[in-house]
Amino acid sequence: MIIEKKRYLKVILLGDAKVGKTSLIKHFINRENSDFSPTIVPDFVNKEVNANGKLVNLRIWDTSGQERYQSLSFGFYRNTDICILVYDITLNRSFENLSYWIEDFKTQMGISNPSEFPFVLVGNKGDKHNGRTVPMDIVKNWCKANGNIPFFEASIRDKSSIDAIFEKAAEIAIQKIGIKNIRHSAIKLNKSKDKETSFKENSCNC
Ligand SMILES: Nc1nc2c(ncn2[C@@H]2O[C@H](COP(=O)(O)OP(=O)(O)O)[C@@H](O)[C@H]2O)c(=O)[nH]1
Ligand SMILES: [Mg+2]
Repeated sequence: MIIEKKRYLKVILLGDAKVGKTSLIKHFINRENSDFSPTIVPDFVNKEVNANGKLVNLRIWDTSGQERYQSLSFGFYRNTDICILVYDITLNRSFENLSYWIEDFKTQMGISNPSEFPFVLVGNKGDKHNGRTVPMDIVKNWCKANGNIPFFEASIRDKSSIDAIFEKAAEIAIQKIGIKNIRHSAIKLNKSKDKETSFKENSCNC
């Protein structure tokens, strides 16, 4: 069987509504003032990141708000290479619901061994740490129990950790997918600064 090499790594952000998924994407691509608003069809944006000296093409999908109904389509999940799980550090429920999101993802993707899959966990709204309700030791144990998932506390207010999240995600994806399965054009030695490659508003058949 010939396996087509990847032209980019598909990234999705999963988690409850209002935890800040869209905001994180907007800030990552520096388009916080753009018209990146929810539509019927999930949108994606492309951006290159620098992961360990290599430029990696990421294609980042936003949910368009369907997560409110806990009903993300198979098309949204299909062929995902990296899953970024997001909760709000001030909302226990959004942390507890990660079990739902990770299960749904595993089921839809048919993943039997999740520790082999590139997940990253993000505790968002870190600027509101005075209102933190999810204790860090619980988060650390959760990451350990789910296959040592890397964790970042992030905030769009002070812009902390946002690039690091996507860089780390690309780094672990390269390790887990194997560089030989990714096209040369999707991953190359970094000779220039990270740059955004394109911005599309329609869904695709990936
Ligand atoms: N204080 C604070 N608010 C945030 C942060 N990230 C997102 N928000 C706010 O949380 C709300 C929901 O954000 P949104 O990106 O739409 O969440 P989504 O439903 O997960 O996509 C918006 O009012 C954002 O401005 C953050 O890091 N800190
Ligand atoms: Mg959103």
